[in-house]
Amino acid sequence: MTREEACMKKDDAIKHFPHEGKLLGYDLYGNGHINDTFLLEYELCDGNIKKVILQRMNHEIFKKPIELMENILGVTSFLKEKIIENGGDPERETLNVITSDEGLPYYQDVDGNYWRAYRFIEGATSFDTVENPEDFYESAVAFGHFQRLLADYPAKTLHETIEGFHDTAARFKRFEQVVAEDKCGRAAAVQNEIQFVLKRKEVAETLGAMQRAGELPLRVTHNDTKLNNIMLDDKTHKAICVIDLDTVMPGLAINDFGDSIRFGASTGAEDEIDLSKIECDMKLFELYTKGFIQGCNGSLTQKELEMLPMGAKVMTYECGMRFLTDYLEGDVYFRIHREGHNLDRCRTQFKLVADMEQKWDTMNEIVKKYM
Ligand code: ADP
Ligand code: GN1
Ligand code: MG
Repeated sequence: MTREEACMKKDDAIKHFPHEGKLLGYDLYGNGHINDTFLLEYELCDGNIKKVILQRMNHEIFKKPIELMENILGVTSFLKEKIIENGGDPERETLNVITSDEGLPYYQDVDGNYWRAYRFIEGATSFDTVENPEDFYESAVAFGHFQRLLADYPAKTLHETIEGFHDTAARFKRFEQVVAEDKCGRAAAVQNEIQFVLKRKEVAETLGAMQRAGELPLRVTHNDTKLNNIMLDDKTHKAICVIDLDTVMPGLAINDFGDSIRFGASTGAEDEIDLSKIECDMKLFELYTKGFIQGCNGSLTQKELEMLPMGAKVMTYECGMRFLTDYLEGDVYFRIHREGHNLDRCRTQFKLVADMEQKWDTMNEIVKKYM
């Protein structure tokens, strides 16, 4: 379904989530690549405005939205208890699901679309780029802390919302198939990018092998730790809430670290066309390393700490490969806003991987400082 179609369907969905006040308006919201997000604004009788986030879950990607919402309810109610124990504010420090008029955590429309609503987290912002290095540090502490809070979550109760989400080796195999099929006839013009992936097969296989050998533990992780999946308080600039919990599943801690580096430590946007603007900023890498290790508060093993740079490289490589796969398949997964958008995105990721390869010793030295 296109975003335009989602816009047309949302009026029906809105009616199925009970609310106070009068609906003033709605707008598409945020820069996520997957779900269709709307901001709804209601005027209360005292004149105050109450906001709600409405999302159409992308069920082409999240094939079992009901199981997905079970995960989210499980994780958010678990976090809520911990937040209250720690004297925090459960209204702002985790997502709050709004129940539908049928008493469910979602609404399914006649066309089979699944919708959900969250209370809007007031007085906080999610950023698409690091405007202030201190914010990046705060996001690192929060993502590390998030993982530690979930350390004793019953992982077995979590559904796998996307199978093999960070199974980089499986994604590599699929990439080879997509290149061989070349169903849009786009492969010939992007041979450099294809070769970049193929030459690094061992990067795709490293972490899965270590996990199977018991060298890296499976933990409950977020799996999509980009900067715009965290809300920072407008006044204190502390990271108050980790959002976008669709991919919370058993995974590797170093992948959560790595995905944040790939997005936030880059000196340019994920879809920057001028590649001379893209590198992995070692100052930001250091700040994030320091914050993440602090947030994990001693829970990472020696091996995990040693492998943090590899987490950054693998996540960046995997994401570039996913963008390129999608480009070759005709842009069916990530939402695009211009022709060649996924190709532009893949190029920034590969530029970052190449830059990390150059800076490998520095990255390892930085991590050692905080071990
Ligand atoms: P996607 O999976 O498409 O990335 P997200 O769940 O990350 O969707 O939501 C997209 C954006 O909407 C976020 O980056 C954030 O800015 C905003 N957002 C999502 N949930 C909330 C919320 N509860 N309160 C305030 N803003 C939110
Ligand atoms: C997607 O949903 P969003 O925009 O936060 C994607 C991530 C990618 C990211 C790249 C479920 O994240 O895995 O790393 O785009 N999420 C899913 O920007 O595939
Ligand atoms: Mg998001």
